[in-house]
Amino acid sequence: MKKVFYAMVFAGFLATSCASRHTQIVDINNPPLTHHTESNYGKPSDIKVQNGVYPLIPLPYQYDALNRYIDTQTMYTHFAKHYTGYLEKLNKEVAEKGLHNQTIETLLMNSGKNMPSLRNNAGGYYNHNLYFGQMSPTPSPQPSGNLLEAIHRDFGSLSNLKEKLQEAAASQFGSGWAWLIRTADGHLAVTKTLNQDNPLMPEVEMNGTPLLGIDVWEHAYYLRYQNKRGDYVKNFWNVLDWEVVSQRFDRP
Ligand code: MN3
Repeated sequence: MKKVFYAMVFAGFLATSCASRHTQIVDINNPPLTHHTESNYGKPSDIKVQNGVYPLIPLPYQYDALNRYIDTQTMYTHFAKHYTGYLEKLNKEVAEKGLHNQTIETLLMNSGKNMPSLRNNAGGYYNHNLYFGQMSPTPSPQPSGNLLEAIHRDFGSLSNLKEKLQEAAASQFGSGWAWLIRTADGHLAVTKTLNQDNPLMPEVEMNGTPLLGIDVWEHAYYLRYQNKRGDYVKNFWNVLDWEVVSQRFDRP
């Protein structure tokens, strides 16, 4: 929107200065406006990628659906550009290396630090599927069932868990993720990873099955929140669908 504003101010300035010199307003040769306004992003279902081993998982809501907390432009760029970028690079790399028969989870478990590009692209694909899939314009505000019990057992309360996740998100230096995971022994834990690393991968702070992931890359929040990562994370709770997280916990 800032660009539109500046373009309008600039056009207005030119119009005024030209008019004041009694000259005809001619083509002022503005560069074409290549940005999108809120109304012309199209739909997430318009986005297509080249066929490959791993499919594009559709965004389960429109770009503006979470706009109160996560702005439309961020959602568009995040899904249509960042996410599809990881997916296309992943599919290309998997095809080149002949790694056709692995679930994405197995691929992550086999992506050591000695394969940084596979680690980045496979993580970028998996992490964003998890992230987009857990948000909703009509979220369940509370966990339920087994997850709720486990939260009380392992953190005392939901607000303690949220605080732990906020701390992890705030203390992740640079780009990365904050996670709620289920460890191999069935407990809940909070951890964080660098870049597109993921708790299923080797050589991370703590291993486990991801249940909830908070993207703290600047591309996830900077347009609206600038340097205030903490505000983004606090608002993230307003779009997190705890029902999705509760269901993930129940999966084997
Ligand atoms: Mn991201």
